[in-house]
Amino acid sequence: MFTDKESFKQAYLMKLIEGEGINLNDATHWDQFVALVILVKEKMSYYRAINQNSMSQGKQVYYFSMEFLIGRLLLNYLVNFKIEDLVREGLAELNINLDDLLEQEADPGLGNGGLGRLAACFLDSMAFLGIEGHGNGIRYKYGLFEQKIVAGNQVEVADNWLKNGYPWEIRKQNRAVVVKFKGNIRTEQNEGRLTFYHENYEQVLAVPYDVPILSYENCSYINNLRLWSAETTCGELDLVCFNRGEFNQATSFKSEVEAISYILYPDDSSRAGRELRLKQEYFFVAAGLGSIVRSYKKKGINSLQEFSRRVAVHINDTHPVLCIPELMRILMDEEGMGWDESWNITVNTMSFTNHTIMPEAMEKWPIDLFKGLLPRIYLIIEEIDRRFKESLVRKFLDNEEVVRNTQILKDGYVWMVNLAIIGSSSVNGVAKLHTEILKEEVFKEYNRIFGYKFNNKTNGVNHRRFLLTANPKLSRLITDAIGPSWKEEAGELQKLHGLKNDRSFLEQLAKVKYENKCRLAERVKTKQGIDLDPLSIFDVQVKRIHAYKRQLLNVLKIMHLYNKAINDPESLTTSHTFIFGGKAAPGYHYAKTVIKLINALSQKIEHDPKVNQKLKVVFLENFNVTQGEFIYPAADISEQISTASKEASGTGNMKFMMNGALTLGTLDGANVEINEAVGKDNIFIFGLTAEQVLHYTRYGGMPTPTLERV
Ligand code: 26V
Repeated sequence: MFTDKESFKQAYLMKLIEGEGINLNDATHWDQFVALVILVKEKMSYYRAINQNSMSQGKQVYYFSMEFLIGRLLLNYLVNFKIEDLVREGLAELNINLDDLLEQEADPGLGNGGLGRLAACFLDSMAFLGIEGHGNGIRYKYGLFEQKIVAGNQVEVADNWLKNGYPWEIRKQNRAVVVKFKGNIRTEQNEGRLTFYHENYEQVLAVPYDVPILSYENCSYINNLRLWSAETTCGELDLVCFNRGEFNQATSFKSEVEAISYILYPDDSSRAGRELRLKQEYFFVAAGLGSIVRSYKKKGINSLQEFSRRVAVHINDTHPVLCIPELMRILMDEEGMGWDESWNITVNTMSFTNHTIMPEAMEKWPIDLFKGLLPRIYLIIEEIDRRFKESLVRKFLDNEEVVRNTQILKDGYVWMVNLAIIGSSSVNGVAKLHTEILKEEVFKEYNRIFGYKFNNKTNGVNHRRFLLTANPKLSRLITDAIGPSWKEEAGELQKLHGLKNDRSFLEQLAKVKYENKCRLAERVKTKQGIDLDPLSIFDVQVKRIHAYKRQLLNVLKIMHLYNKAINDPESLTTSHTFIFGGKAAPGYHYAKTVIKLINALSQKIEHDPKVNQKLKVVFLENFNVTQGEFIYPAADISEQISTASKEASGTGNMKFMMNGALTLGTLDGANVEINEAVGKDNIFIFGLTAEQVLHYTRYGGMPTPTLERV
């Protein structure tokens, strides 16, 4: 394994020649990128091999999530291995610019926004902390659409991120799992016990692709992100069907099966109960749990009685909530355990995070659709619901309102969040304020029944990605000032307080910000041909476009500034660039109109010589993790202006703050806690409190003066 620049160069050239049969002169940037990835992967395998014996046999944690936004990996892994400089210099001596190779990497868009990025940050954290924590999700052939702006409008382009292959993944054909859909359930009494047989089902082969997760410093823990792809159980050509002359049937079934992992739903704006979505949910749950149980048994522990002591499964939003009835099915139907024992194990294994209080976002499935697709799972849910209602009677809590608000099956639907709360041992919100609203409003009945389950876990972000790696200049400045320990322990950044009046430090800080603004300006010029003035204030709002996030409020503010400046150009004292970025769900008309409006305003101002020296509006195309890494370090002002109570937490707010932007925000989500931490010189709060907004929604009109709860 290479240890210095010379041995790296040797190994790299060998990789190109031996691994890919290409010599340096013929290699494209893509070839050069792939060779480097393979070399880094080998370094990981080496670490994994030498540390195998020291791997603990401790609890295995599985983070089930329909979305993972892992971002590009190469630069992060070079930083984590502390070999970026060595590799950069080594490549330079071979006339290769590392930055060109980094640009080759796809940014897998396997998520919609904050929820998927949070999942990726947790994977990094678990690896760093030495927790054996693995991700379980779907390998969508097409990720979230790529956004182009054409004549001011959003146009969606398919995200074919796998077109050249994805060199980080490893297909594990021998770990494939069969998942069963549809069919019917036959019951039989066997030795006094009711036994369930699933018959006439359709089977789908779930094939895992593993992506290694490596964190900083702690390179002995290389965890795994397992992404499942749907395939038919028969080979490329089903000979039996083919011979019977049913070729069309065979191919149409193939495309029906492959549709399951074909595309990510860009559904930030509606949760229409589509059958394909439910199929996706059960598909990755059944495949994931099947493979967990298999590897658990491989360790030689035959009984599953110990399961919840050795395995934890986390349910990220309600999308993977079928983990609960699926584990019940495995324990009862496959392992022959009774209901009570299976239920104990299941509840103790599962924990659940809620990420929104928006009622439209709560998942529910029409019972008829559900029953047809997952007949055995439905029966189990029916029984969970029946027993839960029975327990309410025992607790004298069976009044109409409590029963109505806590039932899993009602009004012809399966309510997924109710299943999640009843079947998990822990239920958390994602910021103090959000958790408080869950306990006092949205799930108040459950809080009376299961008060002990509710807890808060305020979101966090990976400072090694969004500060150390994304902002190398600031990182160097910080390290020079307080030493390197902040890279492992973010709390060490508090030491910077000591420098708050240090003139030379502050001057260098301003210089770093300016250089980061130049870096962003250069990128925007290359990608979109737009000029940004790095001497102007960069006032940034990047996030999904949504009514509650209030990009429109920001637009109205800019219009106000513009109108004032038309009559009085001196009213603009400093030069200001308003930067927007974010995707609108394709079917969300309002959000798409906001994008159009931003671009129209941008044009209007650009063509008005009275103001265009002082005011500028730009919409950055295709906001994603990679773009964020250039934007956060370059921002002067971070816009976090959602209607209070609606943004469960936010995580962009944290990324901007750690890169030294001032926040303009409302008392919503984690802004409340950021406000407490950074003080009024760094965050500027306006607007109603969450309590006032909730009062307004419920009763109309303005509330009487209120106490701030959080
Ligand atoms: C979905 C929908 C669909 C229907 C219309 C309204 C609506 C609003 C929000 C959502 C997203 C649901 C789940 C989600 O992504 N939540 C986000 O999770 C982040 C990580 O915890 C958190 O930082 C964001 O505040 C939260 O919106």
